[in-house]
Order: sequence, then structure tokens, then C-alpha cells
Amino acid sequence: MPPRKAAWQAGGLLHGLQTNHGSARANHSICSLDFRLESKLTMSDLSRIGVAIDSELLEKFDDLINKRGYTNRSEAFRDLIRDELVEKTWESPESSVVGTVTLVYDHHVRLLNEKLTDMQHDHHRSILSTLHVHLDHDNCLEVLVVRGKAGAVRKIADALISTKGVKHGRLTITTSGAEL
Ligand code: NI
Repeated sequence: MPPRKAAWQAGGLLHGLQTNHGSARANHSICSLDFRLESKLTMSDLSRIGVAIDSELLEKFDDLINKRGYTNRSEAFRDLIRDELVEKTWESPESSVVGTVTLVYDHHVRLLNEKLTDMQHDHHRSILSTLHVHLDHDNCLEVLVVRGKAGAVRKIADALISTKGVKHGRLTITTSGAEL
């Protein structure tokens, strides 16, 4: 399974920001950005940079971040960078990661419940918690919190999602936050 973007984050922003390169090339704006680690916020950690960006793209960016509830550009840019850094860690199978696996399935499918439970018990060290919701008469939603080496976590998610009878499944990648 290809790496998937976590929630909206950078993927959503980047995909929402296609611009007409032909017409807007010459029309650049400079925006000033603060980059800092919020957990260690001191003046010496703060770097201020200027970014040249075409006006049309900047307008779309401002539009998008307003809708997402950002109050300033700097925080939106920082989130873009963090999301790319998190994504990068998943490329190495040995890196330590955290994530969630979401499954939707019909619990009437023969032995499906048992199969999914067996698989979760087989990987009890990697699956920290499971939330089960009975969506309606037939369908169940399960959200599993997973933690471990990227390769192993991905393998567990693939096995669960590809089990016959699972209607939809998704592995969402995130980070323990320690590196950001
Ligand atoms: Ni259920």
C-alpha cells in the first residue's frame, strides 16, 4: 500500500494549491515567516525567513488556511513542513511510528469477527487499543491505535484491511511527536 497522508495536513494544502503558472509567474509577493519549535519557544530558536511566492498561489493559500482556521501563515507553513517530516519517517521500515487503522465491515460475514480478533491478538504488542462502534444492524467500525516499526505496522494494517469482508480500511500515519 502506498504511503497515505495523515488527515488534511500537507497533502490537502498542497493539492488545494494548484495555480496557473503561465499567467502569474511575474507577479510575486514576499511573505515573512517565523519558524520555531513551539515546545522550546525562545527568541534564539526563532528563525525569520522571507519566501517569494506568486500572488495567485499566495491568495489560494490564504483562502485555504482561513477555511482551516489558521490565524497566521507561519503556523500553516510550519504544519506543512512537519507533515512532510512525519511522512518521511514512514519511508524507513525501521523507524518508530504511531498510527491508526480504521476498518468498516459487516459483522454478519462468516467468521470475519473471529478472524479480525485473532489477527489483533497475534499483534497485541503493536495494537495498543481498539475502539468498536456498532454503526447499524449490519456494519461495524473499528479504530485501532498502532505503534511500532513502520514496516511491521504497515504489514499489520495491510493484512487487516485486505481481509475478505472488510468494506473499507485506512491506515493513518502520524508521529509520537517527540521528533518535532
Ligand atoms: Ni459491531
